[in-house]
Amino acid sequence: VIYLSRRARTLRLLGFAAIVLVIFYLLATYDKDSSNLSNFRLSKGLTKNGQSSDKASPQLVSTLGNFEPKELEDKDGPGEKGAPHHLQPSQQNDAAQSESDYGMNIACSDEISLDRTILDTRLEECKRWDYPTDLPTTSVIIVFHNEGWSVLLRTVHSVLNRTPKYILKEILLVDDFSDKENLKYELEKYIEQFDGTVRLIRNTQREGLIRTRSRGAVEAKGEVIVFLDAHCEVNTNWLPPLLAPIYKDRTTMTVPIIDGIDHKTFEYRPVYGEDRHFRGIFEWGMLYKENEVPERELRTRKHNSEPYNSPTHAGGLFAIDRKYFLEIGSYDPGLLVWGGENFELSFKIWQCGGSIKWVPCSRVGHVYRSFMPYNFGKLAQKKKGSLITINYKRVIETWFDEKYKRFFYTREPMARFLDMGDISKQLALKDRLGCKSFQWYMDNIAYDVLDKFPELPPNLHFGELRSVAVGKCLDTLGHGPPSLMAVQHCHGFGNNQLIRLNAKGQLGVGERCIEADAQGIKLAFCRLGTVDGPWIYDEDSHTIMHRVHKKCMALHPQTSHLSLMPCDVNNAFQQWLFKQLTPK
Ligand code: UD2
Ligand code: MN
Repeated sequence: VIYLSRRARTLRLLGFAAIVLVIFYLLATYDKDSSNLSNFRLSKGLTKNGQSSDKASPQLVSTLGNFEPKELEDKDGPGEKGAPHHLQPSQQNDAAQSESDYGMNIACSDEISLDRTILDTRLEECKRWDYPTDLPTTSVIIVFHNEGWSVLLRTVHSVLNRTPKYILKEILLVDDFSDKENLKYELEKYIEQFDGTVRLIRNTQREGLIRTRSRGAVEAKGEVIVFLDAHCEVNTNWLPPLLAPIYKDRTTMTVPIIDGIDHKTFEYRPVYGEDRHFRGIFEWGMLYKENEVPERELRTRKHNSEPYNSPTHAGGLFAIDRKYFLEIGSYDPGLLVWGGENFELSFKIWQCGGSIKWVPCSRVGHVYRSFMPYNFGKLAQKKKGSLITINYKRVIETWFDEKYKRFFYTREPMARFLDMGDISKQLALKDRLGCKSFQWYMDNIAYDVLDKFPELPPNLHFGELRSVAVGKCLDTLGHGPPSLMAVQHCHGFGNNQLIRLNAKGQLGVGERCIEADAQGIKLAFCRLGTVDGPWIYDEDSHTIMHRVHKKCMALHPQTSHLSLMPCDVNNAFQQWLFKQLTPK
């Protein structure tokens, strides 16, 4: 037994009290620390890393609000919680028919509630951010051409269900001259139930998605416009995090993280794992790519759920101040139907003083289709491929410096011959806005592009590669890598037969490379970050030798199989001729 004097007992009690106090204090500060996330004080002076982002009209925040839904719905039924929905075997015909009409299984979508629940795919942290309560009013613009009814309307319902009412000015549907009966005749009636919140306007001829979006921007009534494809489902509390950076700086465009919705089962799937962040870049043929966000950018943020800068975006889903979008000329009206507009807008915004941020706390699901179900209409009587390349050419001729234009023409050699129309208005706009060079953009914003897609050495040859023995051409058959190359009748259109040999020995077709292994001559993924290859073309003997294996590309006389064989300069089955192509 330990005897304690009265004094000792008092001391002990005091000690106890002190410990309790310390624990309380720790708990309290811990709590404060976690609510630090509500630190979204947009008042003037809030800066990240000392760089002021208040260049455009700082507004003082009166109040902050969290916007998280009070209770989460818990429903059961087909497709609820974003689960995959499988049709009965007897419905397979309908499924197949709608897959071929729409590029997605509308029969499956039709059985899923327009108000279905989906999984909240955000980082936990996202629930703890506060945003200004006086965010700008917003028009959500959805352009569509012949979309499936239930898919289009689920997009609308998801926005209505998951957006604070007083921020949502309207949902503006812009019909790009659809010819499906229900879209033509039943939509007006359907949207009456929304008392004017959902508005519908229609093009009187097919304009393509790019011009249709620009029209939507002109007609919209909100201060901010948000574009969505017509086959999306917005996730929990998706809008405030997109608006907050714009509220802070009206020259910021924001982009949600795009989750996947399966085109067969409508399963809602998070695109990336929890805490990895990606951003939009491009290769030199202007194919859109995503790259893990470099440390240099991640470091500029305090919390992992904060927005980060991105060189570009996929195109479909983003928010922007409406007047700012119109001030920078919306989209180049010379861009036709589909493609390249994402780059045009991105280069323009960055080079002319704005910024693009991807927002981890805003998630939106998008149905990636199995193929493009629509054609490009009368507007574009050219072939799809070349039309998109024409768009790219307009964009790079407007925004790239000479050096980078060369990379594009090396990767897409036929583009030199294409008629891009008049870009003088675009160049004048660039001048008027006092925009920076592409080199500035590459150095400061898109500094991760050259690591993945280095400077391209010039082509020694490009065109179709014809076998001297059989007069047929090397062809990918449209297969993806890895797959065997083949020979086919020479069609002269390029595409799958457009082969390039660069000064560093790389044989390329589009964004892919030609390599050789024991199975034969193959289409392969090019090694990221490299532009060299093993091939040596001998101008005299017309053989194509593999530098490492010291063997030559050969066609089997009977099977037409392509492989490496011991070189024999007199064998016509090892002789190949490059023939330059001009567009047809
Ligand atoms: C991507 C973008 C898309 C657009 C396109 C390039 C995403 C998720 N999607 O292809 O938004 O930027 O790249 O241009 O980033 N539409 C029309 N008129 C037309 C053709 C399409 O209104 O002539 C509509 C269509 O109904 C859809 C939207 O435009 O709502 C985008 O078309 P998409 O879904 O076929 O494009 P996608 O997702 O393949
Ligand atoms: Mn789409």
